Amino acid sequence: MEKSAIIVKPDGVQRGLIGEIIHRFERKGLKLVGLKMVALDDALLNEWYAHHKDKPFFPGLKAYMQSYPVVAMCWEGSDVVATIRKLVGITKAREADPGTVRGDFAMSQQYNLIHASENAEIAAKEVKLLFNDHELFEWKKMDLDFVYLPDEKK
Ligand code: 3AN
Repeated sequence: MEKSAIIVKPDGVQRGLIGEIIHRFERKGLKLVGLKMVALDDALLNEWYAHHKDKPFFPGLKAYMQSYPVVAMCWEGSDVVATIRKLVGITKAREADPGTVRGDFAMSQQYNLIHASENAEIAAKEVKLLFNDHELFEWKKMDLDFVYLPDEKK
C-alpha cells in the first residue's frame, strides 16, 4: 500500500496536538507504520525544502523547523498521500477548510502544524529521508477488512 511521510512540526508539538493528529488519522482508517521524535538536521531540511531554497522565507522556515524536536510519522493506506492532504488542509491555515487539521487548529502560513507529503513520488523520497528500514513496521492491522473492500486494498 502507498505510504506518506508526516511531520508534526514544532508548533504542533508545542501546542499539544500530536495526539489529536494521530487520533484523526487512526479514526480515518489509516495504518501507522513508523513513529519517532527527531531533531531535523541541515542536510535533511535542505533536501526536504529544496523547492523553497530560493524563497525569502527559507532561512526562517529552516530555523523554525529546527527550533524544537518534531514528530515524524509514516502512514499507510490506499491513496494515502491524497487522503492525508485532504485531512490536513491548505498551506495558509486561516483559509483552510473547517474539519481539516489546519482549518481547525491553525492561523498561520508557517505555523501550520503539520507537513504531509505532496504526491506519491515525493512521499517515497521523504519516507526514506526520515526513516531507516528497521524503523518501518510491516504488521497486520486486523480491522482493515472493515475499512476496505478486498479490491480497494492497494
Ligand atoms: P505544504 O506544507 O502545505 O505542503 P509547502 O510545501 O508550499 O506547503 O510549504 C512548506 C512549508 O513552508 C509550509 N508548511 C510552511 O511552514 C512554509 N511556508 C510555505 N509558504 C510560506 C510563506 N509564504 N511564508 C512562510 N512560510 C511558508
